[in-house]
Amino acid sequence: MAYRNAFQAKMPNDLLYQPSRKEASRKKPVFFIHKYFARRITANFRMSLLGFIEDKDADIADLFYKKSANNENITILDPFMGGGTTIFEALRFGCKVIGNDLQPLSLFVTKALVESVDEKEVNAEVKRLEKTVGEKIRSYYKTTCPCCGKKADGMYSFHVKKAKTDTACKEHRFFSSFVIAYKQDEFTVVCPKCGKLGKTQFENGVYVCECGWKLYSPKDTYVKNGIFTCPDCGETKVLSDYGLDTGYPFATDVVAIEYYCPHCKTHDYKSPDEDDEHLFRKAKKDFSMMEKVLPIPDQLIPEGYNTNQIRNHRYRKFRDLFNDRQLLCLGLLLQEINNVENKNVQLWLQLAFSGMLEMNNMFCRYQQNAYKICNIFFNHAYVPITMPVENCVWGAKLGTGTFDKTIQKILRGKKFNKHIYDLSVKKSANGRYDSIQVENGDTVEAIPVTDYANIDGKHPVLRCSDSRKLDFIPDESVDMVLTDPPYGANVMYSELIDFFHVWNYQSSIAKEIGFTEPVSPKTEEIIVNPIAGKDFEYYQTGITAVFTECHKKVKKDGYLVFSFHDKSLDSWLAILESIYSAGFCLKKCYPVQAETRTGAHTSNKNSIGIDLMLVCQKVSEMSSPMTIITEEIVENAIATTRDFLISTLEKFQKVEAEFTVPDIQNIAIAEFFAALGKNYLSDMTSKHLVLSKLQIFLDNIEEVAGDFEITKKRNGWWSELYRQKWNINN
Ligand SMILES: C[S@+](CC[C@H](N)C(=O)[O-])C[C@H]1O[C@@H](n2cnc3c(N)ncnc32)[C@H](O)[C@@H]1O
Ligand SMILES: [Zn+2]
Ligand SMILES: [Zn+2]
Ligand SMILES: [Zn+2]
Repeated sequence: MAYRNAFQAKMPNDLLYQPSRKEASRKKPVFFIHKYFARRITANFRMSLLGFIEDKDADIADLFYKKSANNENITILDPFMGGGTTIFEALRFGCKVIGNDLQPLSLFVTKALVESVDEKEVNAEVKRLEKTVGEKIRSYYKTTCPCCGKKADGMYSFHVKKAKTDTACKEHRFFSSFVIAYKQDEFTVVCPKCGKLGKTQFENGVYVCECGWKLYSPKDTYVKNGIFTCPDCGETKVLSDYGLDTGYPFATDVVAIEYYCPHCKTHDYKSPDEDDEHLFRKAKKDFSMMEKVLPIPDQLIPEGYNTNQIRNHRYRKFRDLFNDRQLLCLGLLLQEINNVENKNVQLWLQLAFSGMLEMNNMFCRYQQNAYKICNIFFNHAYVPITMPVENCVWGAKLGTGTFDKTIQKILRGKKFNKHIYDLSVKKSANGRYDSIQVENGDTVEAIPVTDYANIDGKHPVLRCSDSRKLDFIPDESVDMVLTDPPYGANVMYSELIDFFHVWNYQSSIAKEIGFTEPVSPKTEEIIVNPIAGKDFEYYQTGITAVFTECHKKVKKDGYLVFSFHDKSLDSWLAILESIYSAGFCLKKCYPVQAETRTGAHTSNKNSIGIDLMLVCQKVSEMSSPMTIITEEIVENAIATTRDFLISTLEKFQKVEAEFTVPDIQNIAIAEFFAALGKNYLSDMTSKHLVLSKLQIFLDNIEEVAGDFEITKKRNGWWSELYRQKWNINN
């Protein structure tokens, strides 16, 4: 057998549990160069690569932190490349790497992840751009400093949506909070009546504005769960019921500005004055005059599972997600980027431009207690909010998410390619784990190619197409497929990606960087999406087709390794069905920390925070004689699972892992089927036998788990802080 040693060594998945958690809460710098949805933890993929490459008596826990050995004789394929984690990790080992994804954005981001950047040239070009367009953009956000009267930078403009109404009020403003910020135990509050900003600690349980308006709690609001209630006229209305004729959802008022004054160094919030309002109107007017010549996307928002949420609020085009001042400034910036002569430099500027979009639109909220802007996709959806915060596009000294800051973030991130580290942890006196960065001398500087003929350890083949057909890869040439498939309806990639895609399509190098169509590919997307008419069967058939194609591309006895978790046994059966009908056999599994907890409430006891790395091996036709599944086989598998579970829980208890009941059930399901191995459900009768036994086992999992402390309730530090701080009046 060609891969006698693969996955025979002991996996340090327990020891890497805490480091992975650290990585989950703060990804490595290079993965910040651009958003991609559901980014993976590198540690799990590095561990899997070591597991595949190393001998059975290798100390993987130790090798994990050592310089990666060169393995150019090994070919790794990721057919769901996504944000490029597998590609990056496999390049550290000098493997021949092949990546493919349906989305051009995936290709764009992954190429940037592994390529090197000429920092000097990029900086020089940014300096030039600052002169040609940066200063102009900045001028649209200048504001008078209330302290010294000189010109300050407006960092963030706080908007509130409004609409006309037939009641005596004539107009309603949809305040979802009156708190602008919460800093050092002090709330900055805006008065909905007179517009004044005030600071308060709610000393006597109430804040009273100069005009007499009273606020009793920082949590008070006019908008709850998408329903607006007016305290004056009593009108109660679902926001999406306001029509375009009332001005909703585009009409807004700026109610506060966060500014930084370079002269007197004041950094604070102010009410907009006449000059600010004038500037905003001027931007609107300038935009209406220049609109035609600026590279602004005009694509309609297609119907979709996520997009219908904003279509219901009458957003029609992607450009509707921005106000006129943003469109003007973004258009001016992109126009200038399009004129950059050095195409290689332009690519990085385009990446920064695309990346900053998520922080420069009318769907960004403000994190009141962290006093910073929050990106549109923090929860993988288009959520219309009534108090969006407008960033200043080019950038000021302070603040995040602007073009200037994004460029710097990319350049900082790319330094990681030359100084790669992995995370280790040390337990500190207070019982918390501190992370330690262990640099190991690895570097990643590759030149992606599209033709397989040119593949080597420095020239990965990266492409963008449907992975059901991988004709560009010779059959039986891949040693291991290492991937992370889409999970049912978890993330609607193409719908969310369109937000970036439509702008990248406006680039003068759109074709070169892969954005050849006005909107992102949807037809071939493997996903569960009722609006797109894709049910679970469609999804499963798609996964099976890709796995089948992988089977063709994998060498004899080669591997398919991927991460998976799901709460329902049915989903597990579906993925197993795909594995087996594609011609693979589940050999092993090992639990690892997932990148986030998922579930209705990510912090509750029913959430899932553990992924299973499933190790499957290619079966040659002859070597799989059908066995009749007997009760004994099933009993044995259950026994193996119980032992595995107990030893896993023991190992993970030592590293203080948080496991919920669904986490443990997930591990049990995976291990059970791995133990069943080639005896996987061959016919309906055995299926019934197997499932009934497994179900009983799962139902009694808490008994098996014994004194392992199952997490009943998780409290993230943030929700904890939120609870403590914000309940001060209750
Ligand atoms: C790496 S991510 C998976 C993340 C995570 N497991 C989840 O969905 O929650 C899945 C990737 O599969 C890609 N994808 C979907 N259908 C595809 C297809 N037919 N061919 C290639 N890639 C596809 C998506 O564009 C996405 O980037
Ligand atoms: Zn000042
Ligand atoms: Zn007032
Ligand atoms: Zn009213």
